[in-house]
Amino acid sequence: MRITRNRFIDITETTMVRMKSRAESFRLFAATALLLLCLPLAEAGVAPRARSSIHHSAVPKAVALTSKTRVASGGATAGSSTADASIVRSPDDLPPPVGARAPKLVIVHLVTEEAEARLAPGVTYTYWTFNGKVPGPMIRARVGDRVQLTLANAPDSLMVHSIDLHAVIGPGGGAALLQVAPGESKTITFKVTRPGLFVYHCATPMVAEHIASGMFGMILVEPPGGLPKVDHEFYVMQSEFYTSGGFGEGGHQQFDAAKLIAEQPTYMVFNGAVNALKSDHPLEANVGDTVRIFFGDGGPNLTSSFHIIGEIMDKAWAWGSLSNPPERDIQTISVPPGGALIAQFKVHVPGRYILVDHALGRMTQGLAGYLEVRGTPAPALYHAGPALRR
Ligand SMILES: [Cu+2]
Repeated sequence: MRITRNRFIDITETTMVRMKSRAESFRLFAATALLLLCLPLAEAGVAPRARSSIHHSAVPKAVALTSKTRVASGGATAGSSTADASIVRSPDDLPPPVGARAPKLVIVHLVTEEAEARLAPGVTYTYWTFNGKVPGPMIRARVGDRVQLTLANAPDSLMVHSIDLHAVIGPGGGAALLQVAPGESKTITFKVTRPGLFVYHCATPMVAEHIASGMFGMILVEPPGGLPKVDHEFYVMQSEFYTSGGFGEGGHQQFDAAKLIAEQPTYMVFNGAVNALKSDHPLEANVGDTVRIFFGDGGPNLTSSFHIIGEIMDKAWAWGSLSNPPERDIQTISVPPGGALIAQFKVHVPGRYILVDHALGRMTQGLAGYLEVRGTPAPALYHAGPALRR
């Protein structure tokens, strides 16, 4: 079951079983065409020659039948159910500010890992990850730093993986040098020259499939002197999942290439799974605190209309660039796939605020998170009933 989603022949067979209309036939044709297009790319060196570089067609079926059950690191132990294993990265799991230090050499180690885990209650999916969580670790540096990045691919991976960092100036954003076969590792060094928040993602064909399996994260490049201090920083990324079954359909779900090409995701979530930022890891702050959200859209396909219900962004660094002055007093802001936003605001009124994509139909696909604010009510700003006497 583990490999079959990546075998072109199996995608074709399972999709044919489900075909009920000419529209679906066309989707299958489009999926087939794209998959076939990817093969020469892989063979041409975009992906290296390792056993899984042409992963839609080259993996022997015998391997699929004997593939061991994989679990998320830090989750269930081998052999146990993956239904409760979680790949969710908590939004407060990010490095501390760089402060006012001088430029230096920053050493980063990333490991690509493949793991079955919970996508929604009763639903599991085979994730491909950086360091076992979604999103991958936030990398934090400052302008002028050199970053020595080692990318290792876990020995029990089935796929080649790689990384394209949007903060890198050079072919593939690193991906031209960092296609890594299972059990191998490669290293590059790059200099970060522009301040901002940049997405990184796996860039091994079919790239969109790797992203839609959880392979994305962000690198923050702070300006000289660092960012101003705030009370809370959070790391949040939106993305899509394309599964063979419908939303909420239980059991282990296969990747659906036709849905990806049609840009019709089954799930849309923050930080890798339904409920990741609701019951699992809500954002928390107190009245009077200043909150900064590092927000990115992993995609792979859909633009986010990022909005916090009940709040106004005091400052919003559009496109993730810190070279430009922030937009002020923003309700909703577009964040394209492969793009980012730094949003900052002070919280004034206690209660629950909901992070959404204001294309609100997507809430029904899992796309919502909570910011829980505790503290003293502020009736001058907000209260029930008729106006109070001043
Ligand atoms: Cu990958």
